[in-house]
Parts: sequence; C-alpha cells; structure tokens
Amino acid sequence: MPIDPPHLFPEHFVWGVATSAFQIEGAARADGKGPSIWDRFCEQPGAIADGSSGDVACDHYHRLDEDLDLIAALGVDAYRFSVSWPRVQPEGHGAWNERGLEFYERLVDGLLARGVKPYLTLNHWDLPQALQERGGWASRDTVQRFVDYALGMNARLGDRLAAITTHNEPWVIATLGHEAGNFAPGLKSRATAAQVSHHLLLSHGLAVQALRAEGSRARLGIVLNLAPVHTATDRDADRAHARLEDGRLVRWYMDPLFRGAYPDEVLEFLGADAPRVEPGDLAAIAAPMDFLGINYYSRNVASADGSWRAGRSGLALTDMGWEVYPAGLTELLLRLNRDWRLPPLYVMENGAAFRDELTGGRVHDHQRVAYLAAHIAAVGDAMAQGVPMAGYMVWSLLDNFEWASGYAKRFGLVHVDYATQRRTLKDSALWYRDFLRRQRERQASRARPLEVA
Ligand code: IFM
Repeated sequence: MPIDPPHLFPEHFVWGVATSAFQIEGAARADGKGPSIWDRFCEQPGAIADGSSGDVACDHYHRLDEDLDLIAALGVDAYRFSVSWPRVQPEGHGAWNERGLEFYERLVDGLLARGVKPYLTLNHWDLPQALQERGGWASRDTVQRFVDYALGMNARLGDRLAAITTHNEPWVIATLGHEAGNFAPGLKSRATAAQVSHHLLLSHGLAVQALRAEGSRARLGIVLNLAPVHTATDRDADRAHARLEDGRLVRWYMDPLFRGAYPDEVLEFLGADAPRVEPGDLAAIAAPMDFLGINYYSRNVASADGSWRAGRSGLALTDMGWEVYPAGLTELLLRLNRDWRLPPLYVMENGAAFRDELTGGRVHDHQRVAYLAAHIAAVGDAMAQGVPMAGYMVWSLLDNFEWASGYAKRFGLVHVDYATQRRTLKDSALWYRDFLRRQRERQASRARPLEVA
C-alpha cells in the first residue's frame, strides 16, 4: 500500500469525485431527451474505437440512488457532474423538458441529503444536435442560447448548488471537435476552431455576468485542461514549437479570461484564421470569476516535426499512453499563480486509466493509488508554495464512456461491469476514502495545515 501524501490539507479544502452526463447517464432517448452532437458522432462508422455509444453507458440515469450511495460511501465533500443540455432543453432553446429537469433536481437533492456539495457543469461537450444544425458553437447565436440555458438551470437549481462551471475544457471542444475532428462534431477547420473557442469564452463571460445579475448563490467559474508544454529537444525549432503550443493550449484561454486579450503570438500564427471579435467581447470574457478549475493528467512534449512520442522519456505510461508526471502539476500550478492574478483554484479532474481486472470481487489497482497519491502530493507542494488551492476531484467516480476510445479505457474509482451494470469499489476507492478519513483525523488533532509529516 503506498504511503499517503505527507501534507495535511486545511479543513476547508474540498475533496471530490467527478463525472459527466454523456459518459455515464445512458438513457439517450428516455423521457423526452433530445439528441446531442455526441449521440450523432457515435453513429459515424469508425468514430469510436470500439464502435460503442452513450446509449446505455453506466445507466446512471436509472441507477441514481445506487450511485449517490456510492458517492456518500467515499466520504467526499463534493460531487462534480454535468447536465445534459438536450435532456433539459431538447432543442437547445425554447421549451424545457420537465422530466429531464426533475432528474437533476433528484440528483442535487440526493447529494444534499447525503451531505455532499453539488458542483454543476453546464457544458461537458454534449451540445444539443438541434443547435449544431443551426451552426453549433461556430455560430454567435449559440452564445445567447447558452446564456439562456445557464439562467434556466440557475432558476431551477441555483439555490442548492455550491458551484456552477460554464464549460469543461473549451480547448478540447474547439481543437479536437473542430480542428482535429476526432471528437464531436468532427469538423476539420482551424478557422472554425478558433471561432468556436472565442464563442465558448464569450458565452462563459456573458453567462457569468447574467448569473451574477440574477443574484446566483453558486460560485461561478470555468474549467480548463492545461499542462506544462515541454520541448522534446533543445533545438530551436522544437523550442519554438513548444512555445506556440503553450500559446494555443494555455495562454489562448488564460490571457482573455484574466487579462482581457488574446496572445499576439497566437493571433499572428492564426492569421486569417483568427476569430472575429466584436467590441465588448473581451471585456465580457474577463468577467471576474469565483474559481478557476484545472484538469491535469500529464505534461505535453512538443517537437517541430511531431516525431516525439510518449514513452521516449522512460516514464511510466497510463493505458491512454499518457506519461505519469506528477511534478508537472506542481509546475503548472506555480506558473499559473506567477503569471496571472487568480481566483481560488481547483483541480477539477485528475486520474488515470489502467487495465483493471476484477478478480474475486476486488480490483487491485495499485498503479491508480500511486498515481492519485503522487498527484495529491503535487497539489500539496504547490499549496505550500503559496498557490491558492481550494479543492481536488478525482476523475472519475465510475468507469465510463471515454469518448473516441469507447469503454476500454477505465478511469473509475469504481469498476463497472457493463454487462450487468454491477459496481465494485476498486482498491483506489477504498484508499481515497481512507485517505480522507486520515486527513480529517489529523485535522481534528490540530496539527497545523500543510505541515509535512
Ligand atoms: O474523460 C475525460 C473527461 O471527459 C474530460 N477530461 C479528460 C477525461 C479523460 O480523458
């Protein structure tokens, strides 16, 4: 059994687990839900590695109480989930679907009844297909549709939410969905991706302003997938490439959110593909937030010729082929704190896929325990150096639909047997539960927070 991270985190630090609607809910056509862009994307031959879809997933929609009990059994403070926009508003505008809203109401009330804080994400990628047919995120019209959706959800649930995240990982939506095309909606245009990223940021800023004007009680923020971008070699071309990648992944999002401007270097790179920005947009994007969420899995290594492959470094790899690199999380958090004026930060996702085996009713996923312990320690290291950390959430509560990789990649603390939908707590779930207990015991014994044992 690996040793716990040595740090003692403060009592107000929020520990949680995270999921997203499309990856766990299933019930793709139940109770009036409309199709999302991911429902459509899964129908394209070859789009998903194992040919699967989100039709059933973890059947969470029909197993809500069982899953709420699992969350409670872990002893976490918070649960981060997303709302399927087409479940609550099938066309993405106009009529609301009462049965969809009731599901999220039961979810939020079920969390509160179990003493768990609800952290709601509005957009974890499953845009209503009806909006895609009107141009999707490339259309400025979708910005206002999103603001209306945010207000509708806040009117229904806002009084019971701890936090509202506008978007999860806008880089992924823009770049993988609209430039690389390996995620929904499967488009391949750099110009479209740049416009999409701007509309996502704009809709975030306008939603934050509108929610504040409504007197929203939930804390408001956005979640970015960020990583340190290292250069593969010392050659000038590789260094320049790493710098550009950092611009496109990190500064393209951080600068408008916290400085009110896109980075010149990336605008120059985009040239004619740069987004159309209207007067007032940048001020709206920079609307003050209550928190910034970071999703961290590994570092990026950039080379000019694209030849660098994970594995050359000799570091251990997860089942996604991603390097296990906890030092990158400390490096990232320190850099963010140095280069921008930040609100409180959360690690909103961190975790790893490994080839778990269920044997004799147990999953001995010691690699995941080691991964989580090392990354939690990396957060503690950043905090000890002054980074204003507010919480940490494991990705993910359950094994689930890993987008274009299908169901083969298992990120859960809880194993899901997809044939029976049986849930089994992996050793990592038991470790996380016990680690949180030990933290609370140490807090109660009044050791000073963030002391190293
Ligand atoms: O499963 C995803 C999640 O939906 C967004 N962040 C990364 C995870 C692992 O790839």
